[in-house]
Amino acid sequence: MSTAKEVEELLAGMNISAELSLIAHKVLNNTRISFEDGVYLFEHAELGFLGILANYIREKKHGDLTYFNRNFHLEPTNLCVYDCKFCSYSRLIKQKEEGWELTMEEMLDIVKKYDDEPVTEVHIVGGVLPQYDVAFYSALFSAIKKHRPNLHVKALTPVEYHYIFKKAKIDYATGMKLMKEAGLESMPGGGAEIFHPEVRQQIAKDKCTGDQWLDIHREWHKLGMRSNATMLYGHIEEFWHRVDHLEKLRALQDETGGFQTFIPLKFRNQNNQMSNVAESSVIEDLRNFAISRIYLDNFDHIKAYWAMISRETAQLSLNFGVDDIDGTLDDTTKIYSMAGAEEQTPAMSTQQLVELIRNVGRKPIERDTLYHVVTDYSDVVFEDAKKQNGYKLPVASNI
Ligand code: V47
Ligand code: SF4
Repeated sequence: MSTAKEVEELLAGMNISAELSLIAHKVLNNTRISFEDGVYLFEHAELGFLGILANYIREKKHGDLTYFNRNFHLEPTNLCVYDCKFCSYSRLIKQKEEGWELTMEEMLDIVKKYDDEPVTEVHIVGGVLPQYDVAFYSALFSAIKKHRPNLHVKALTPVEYHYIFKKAKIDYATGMKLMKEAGLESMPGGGAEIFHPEVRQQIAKDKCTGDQWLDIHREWHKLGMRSNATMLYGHIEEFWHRVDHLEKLRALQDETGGFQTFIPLKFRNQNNQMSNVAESSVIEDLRNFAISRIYLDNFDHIKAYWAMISRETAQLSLNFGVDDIDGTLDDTTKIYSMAGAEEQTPAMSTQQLVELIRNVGRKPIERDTLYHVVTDYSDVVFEDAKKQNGYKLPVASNI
């Protein structure tokens, strides 16, 4: 790991502008960068420069440790009362024949399918429908916890919560308390998209606003609970909209400290109403990871969602600020394959995830949802991997 002085010297030899030097100086001296600095980075900084700074922060916080977890997705429905323009997943209620709608029993059957699997988390995410209300989700969370008490329930987003609490005529604080009592343990980061109304109105009108998304996370954090945050980037937004989004997350994190991880989500353009919008390049994806790492100085983790960006980009991202690559999810998740992600049936075994991380010189750590270490795979050698195609699995000590 390089020291701040070594990084400063390295940058000094790179012929960078006075503005970038100043930003680098701030980062290396633990001074927060401003909104204007964030916009400047997006507009002017090259990938090499950003990688050096983001990797410095990443290694200062985590060294080579790279986290993943063992989870599965439960997607109650792909029907939705909303009509987000980027969404390849939802089918409006009028296209019902293309959709699925699981009953409580069917959902519990999916949970039971994993009874003998060493998963630690169920991630529940899907569309919004009137019958999935406060009573339904309370009963679902309670039933899952009753069936498997140590399975962590990470479920729904402010999009669903805003909708069901409004329908039940209860405020956010009361609603989140009810969800906690029912068994909800953390909230995933979805539904954030781009907070600024100028963009949100065009891509996700009608669902909860950016401020409402933030208010629901605030109430959840006030209960002492944790959540994640995302940003859907690389479509019609401008760079300053991304910085505005990061700024709002950073401010709420200062207030509550309840966020664990930030997950930038690359817009994919297949099978949705924004197919005419080009996707961002891999270089832009890596720049976005790096600037997120630099800007969100009060977030512990930056996650790359491998199912969405390909395994190779996930590996690269580990040098651009990312320290987490999500989980060993299986093909129960359809959100991304439907949007054009490379992974049509996203599944990776623990061994494959461990190798993916180790092959780029990092240390794989299986975590639970709250980042407690489950297994340190740094020095674990999978015997059968040695035999496969003459491939010799590197062990941490000889990378
Ligand atoms: O909010 C929908 C996004 C999100 C597209 O917290 C799309 O650990 C790209 O939030 N292109 C839901 N993105 C998924 C999510 C998530 C995923 C993994 C881990 C965690 C976590 C959270 O998916 C939605 C939306 O922003 N999305 N359509 C699309 N075409
Ligand atoms: Fe519904 Fe979520 Fe898709 Fe929007 S992104 S249409 S809220 S499923």
